[in-house]
Amino acid sequence: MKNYLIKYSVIFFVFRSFCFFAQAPYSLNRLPYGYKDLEPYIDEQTMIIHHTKHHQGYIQNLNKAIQGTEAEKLPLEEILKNISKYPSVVRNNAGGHYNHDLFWTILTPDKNKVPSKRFMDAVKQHFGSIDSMKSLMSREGMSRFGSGWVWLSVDEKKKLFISSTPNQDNPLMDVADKRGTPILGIDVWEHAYYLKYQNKRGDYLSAIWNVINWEEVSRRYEMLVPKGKFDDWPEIKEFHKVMSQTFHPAEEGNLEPIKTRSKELWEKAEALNKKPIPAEFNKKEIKAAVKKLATDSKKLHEMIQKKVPDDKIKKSLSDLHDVFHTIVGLCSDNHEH
Ligand code: MN3
Repeated sequence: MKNYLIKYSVIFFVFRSFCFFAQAPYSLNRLPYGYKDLEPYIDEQTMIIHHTKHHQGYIQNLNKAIQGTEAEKLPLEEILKNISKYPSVVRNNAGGHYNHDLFWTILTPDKNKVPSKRFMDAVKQHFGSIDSMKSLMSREGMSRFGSGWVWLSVDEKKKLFISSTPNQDNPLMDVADKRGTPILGIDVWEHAYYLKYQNKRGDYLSAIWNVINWEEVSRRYEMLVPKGKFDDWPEIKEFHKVMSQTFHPAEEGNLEPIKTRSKELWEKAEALNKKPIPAEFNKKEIKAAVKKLATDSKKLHEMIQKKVPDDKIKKSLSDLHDVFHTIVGLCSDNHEH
């Protein structure tokens, strides 16, 4: 009889513990690669301790801190967005969990995880090149005093920016100097590099670029920044830039921009005409309108060379603008199918 009692209380206890763990909102995910796989850039022992001790610790403390509170039912991002309303134990551990979850996914031993074209275009537009982006991030990481993170994020205007935060803060938090959604985060706490690099944070920051999962960073970027209609057709964006910088002043009576840039406008139209039209827009009417844009731009340039009266230039530019908008309209029709 006594034996049974012991047996049942053990079963009950195991069951209860299981329920407790099942209820805890956060748990440690497995890494998508082995602890050894990031060597020689990040060593196995650092990875084991970092994942199973540090990250696990943030999770346990977070679960404990929010147990029985409203926060238990909220998504982690919601907690972070209003972090100033929480005690610092939540700030440190909610940040610690979110940041490390992101960190593990943007690392990989796989060299084939390359950036997407759309992400690369954005990097070039914001930082000039991927190398200058990396050195800006490394510099930001070097100047972070004590423990913290360096981030590449997307702000609410869909622009990329680099920042760093202290401790386990991140750009999602309402306490961050510059707010946005991080797509790449580098842990610059000593626990992330000390065993291999000791005090040489700079060496760790140059080595880590060998194991960045650019495919995942690109995926996160593309999720936040919806594709523009003409992302696959840079020539039309180029033409539009010159067109709007010359047409709008002309409408207000200033013909100087078109007079000085008519050759450039014609060249952009020629480039548009010569490059293949992206498959999604490639239809007869669009092809014909692009061709007309090239011929008419040339005519406009010749008129300006011949110094014809202003009203004729204005009329010709306005017609050209109409042709351009015909193309834009045809591309939109295309999209609806
Ligand atoms: Mn860490």
